[in-house]
Amino acid sequence: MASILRATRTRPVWSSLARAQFSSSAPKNGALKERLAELIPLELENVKRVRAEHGKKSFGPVVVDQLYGGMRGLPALIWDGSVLDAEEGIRFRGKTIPEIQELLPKAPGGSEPLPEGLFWLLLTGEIPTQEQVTELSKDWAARSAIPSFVEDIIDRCPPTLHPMSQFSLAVTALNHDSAFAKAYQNGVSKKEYWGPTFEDSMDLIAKLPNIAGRIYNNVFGQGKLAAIDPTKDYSHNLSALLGFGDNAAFVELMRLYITIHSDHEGGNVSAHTGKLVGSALSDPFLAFAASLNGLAGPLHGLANQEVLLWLTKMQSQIGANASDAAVKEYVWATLKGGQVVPGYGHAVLRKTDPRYTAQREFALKHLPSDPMFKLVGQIYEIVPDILLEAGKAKNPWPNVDAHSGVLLTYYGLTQMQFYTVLFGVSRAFGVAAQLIWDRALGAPLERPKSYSTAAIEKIFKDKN
Ligand code: CMX
Repeated sequence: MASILRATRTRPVWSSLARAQFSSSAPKNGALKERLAELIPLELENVKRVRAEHGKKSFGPVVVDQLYGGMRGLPALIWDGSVLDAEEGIRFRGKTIPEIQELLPKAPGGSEPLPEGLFWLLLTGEIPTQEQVTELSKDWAARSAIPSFVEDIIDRCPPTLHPMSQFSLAVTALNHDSAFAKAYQNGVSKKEYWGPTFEDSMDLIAKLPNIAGRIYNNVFGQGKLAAIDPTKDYSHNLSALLGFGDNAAFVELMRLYITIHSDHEGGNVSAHTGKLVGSALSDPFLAFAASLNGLAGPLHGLANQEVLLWLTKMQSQIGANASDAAVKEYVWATLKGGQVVPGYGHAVLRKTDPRYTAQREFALKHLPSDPMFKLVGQIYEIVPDILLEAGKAKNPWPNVDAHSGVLLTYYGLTQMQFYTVLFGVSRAFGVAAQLIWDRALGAPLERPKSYSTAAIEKIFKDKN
């Protein structure tokens, strides 16, 4: 271990974990928590070294527009799990979506990555073995039951309450049994925070299929309150609870869906909210419930619902096989009505989202002739030029939400209001991984400084 540290003195922050992946000390079959326990001291040393070398250096100017402009581009957070490049899109621990599709373990007979493997990768930087992933599926199945009072909370929600609100309520209530909250009350040392955070995070991820399935069943009268099958993977169990367990293509879609929706670096609303709330030492259930409330906004995760509503409305107004001219008119009408074109644009990306591309490739393989898929392709040819001509959006290209609803609809999951719940289940993987590392690295309470407009004026008046 010491030799790993010495060898990484001049390497970037992530390199000690990347090297550890290839070191002979890396267990071939160890459980995830044991592996983390080995990696955390290495990364603590690495962070200490980087802070000692660079901690007092300036990281570029902050301009006043960033204070008014939602902090766009402001370097303010550390998260090693995934990094978003404006041109290239997301990389999970340095790996692109096509790379993880190739490298991560698959289910028997499947070709999409298992989200279990992605979680392992996010936490350790290592590609897990098939056995490690199977172990994780079993662990999550064993933790999957939800307390009966949480079932009661879900059952008491009126079906008119949006599924995301129900989801958030149920996740908040899981805090009743938080290992972290209990450990904190018992005076756990700061150095040990990550252990109960890990346990809560594993419980959180494990319990989400039962919560999502129950909400789906209650609100839409569909799905099956089937028991979790400990011999099956996470995505299969989630699909079964939604009533799609026998549909192998849908289960494959869920594996891809959860993997690509899991994480999108640290600054997006859901990831950052989880990190922020977690920084107050709120447990992972409270922190992730806050993430869900952010994800439920139409500019973020709810956009997948909005896309389907928008497409359905378009079809009802201009017909199923509308001409390009009619589609163009509809898009312009959306913009002129002061609305956004859902599924297009991004705060960071400046090219087509590779998560969109991965879903398009799935559609080309599984549903090439679907009329709705064809409409999505037609819109792709039309919307970017219009957004460029309109001249406001910095990124005219589609994001992840432009495609997901069409795939779900094709398989019969037509309840658009439920789509963001599936995004939420997926996002738990990234938020949980981040919370575990934040507690392991002793991330402090977040507290940026806010200014009044009068203060901004005064600062620059005094400088002139
Ligand atoms: N349709 C119409 N106008 C758009 C637009 C779109 N798809 N995308 C951006 N714009 C507008 C913005 O509303 C903004 O207008 P104002 O100056 O009047 O406020 C202007 O273009 C500049 O915005 P931007 O800097 O390009 O984008 P932002 O970083 O402010 O916002 C996002 C990013 C995603 C909120 C925005 O592109 C948008 O509203 N897209 C549609 C909703 C959507 O698909 N959200 C999902 C994103 C992915 C996810 O988180 O799930």
